[in-house]
Amino acid sequence: MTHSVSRIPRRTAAAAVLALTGLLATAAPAATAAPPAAAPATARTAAAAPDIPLANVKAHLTQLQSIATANGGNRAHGRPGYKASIDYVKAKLDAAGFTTSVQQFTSNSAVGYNLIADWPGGDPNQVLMAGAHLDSVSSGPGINDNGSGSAAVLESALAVSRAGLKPAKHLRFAWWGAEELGLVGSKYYVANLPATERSKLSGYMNFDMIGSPNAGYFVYDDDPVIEKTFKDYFAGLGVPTEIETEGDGRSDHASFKNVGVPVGGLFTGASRTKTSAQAQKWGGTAGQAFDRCYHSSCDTTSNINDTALDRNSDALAHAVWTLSAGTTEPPAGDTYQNTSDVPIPDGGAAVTSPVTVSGRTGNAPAALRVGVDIVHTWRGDLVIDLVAPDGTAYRLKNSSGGDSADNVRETYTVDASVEAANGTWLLRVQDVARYDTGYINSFSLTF
Ligand code: DTR
Ligand code: CA
Ligand code: ZN
Ligand code: ZN
Repeated sequence: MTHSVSRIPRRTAAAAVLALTGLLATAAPAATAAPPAAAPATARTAAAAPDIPLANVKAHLTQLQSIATANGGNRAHGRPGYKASIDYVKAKLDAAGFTTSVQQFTSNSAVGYNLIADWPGGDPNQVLMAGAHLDSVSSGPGINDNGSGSAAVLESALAVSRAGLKPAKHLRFAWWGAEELGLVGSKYYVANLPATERSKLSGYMNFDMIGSPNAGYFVYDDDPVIEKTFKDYFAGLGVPTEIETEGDGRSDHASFKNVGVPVGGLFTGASRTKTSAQAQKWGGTAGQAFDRCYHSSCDTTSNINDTALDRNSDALAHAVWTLSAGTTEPPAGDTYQNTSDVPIPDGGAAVTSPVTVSGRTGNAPAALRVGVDIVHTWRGDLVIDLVAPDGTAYRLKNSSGGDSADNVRETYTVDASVEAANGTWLLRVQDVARYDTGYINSFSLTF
């Protein structure tokens, strides 16, 4: 997530620095600047992904709704509606030239099914996967949970076929059974994948609930390259994202993460309540669950936010195109970092983490990237500034009492073009409210 940052006028900054000088607890010794990263090899650029037509995704949801309606109102593991869902998705993929296979397993004395679809071609030693669980709970048709993810993965796979994509990496798509029983299908798949095959997986992207009516835009904070791919995509739309903090273990990506496969994904929220701060940035209704029909009979085709489903479907395709194009380089630029932990006094004085930059010429860039990693409960307590070597402060984050989420792991973009690059830059953090604590985990500048 990148933020444009307002510069605090110098006089205010000077006053602020004077006011805080007595309070500033300088932290650990300034980190020695990391040697400028080697100029990255030219990354293979990806062709732009096509737009994923929302109408096509919704047509799949209509089919899944019809399947549920014709089979007792659900598409749950062990029920006829689930196998009918598998048959629907498989038929689409077979017709589009995918190599499909159905993997059977048993859970709770009922037969379950995973559907795996390989797109012919690409490096068999670098396999990029995208997946979604196809089963619903027994109490409803499961159109948002998880017809939304299943339909978006299906339509992105069909877009690969329509484009005749020839990616560097091999593409594999998957629809899991019995996720609602405890990630049973994806666990079975991973457990039965030979270690030699597992080692070829370059990444697994998970899409579980991506059309919630009162949508939030959450990105899994697991593999940084996958995370950045999604965050940059949404930043390009001007849509702010948040880190999905409760996702660990909550969906099928956990099955892959548990065996060391890089994972990522998108999520629009379930039964948790949208805060007022989130409603301000995303719209929707504060104080209401992201999906009021989570695991309920009302999780039907009317339980979908079209804008969220469209954006997430397009983000999915973007990630498939981008991450299958070949090696993905870390962000270009010279990075200077301080990884010393700096405790933040609860409701107390501001503290700083310094980074000393040297050997550069001229001023800092207009898009200076400020990497912030703060471990802290109730991050709304925190005020965060970047302080330039001359004392000028740039506000990165204001306190916001309602933001009860934990941790600040963000990349801010600061127009520091009036600042000399060389010198000691400070990340200044103050906890302005009582009863939550934490520490600066790391601070970095990328020029
Ligand atoms: N457990 C998922 C829904 C869910 C809840 N939190 C997250 C976080 C990330 C992905 C999914 C979820 C289910 O009911 O299918
Ligand atoms: Ca679209
Ligand atoms: Zn569910
Ligand atoms: Zn789900």
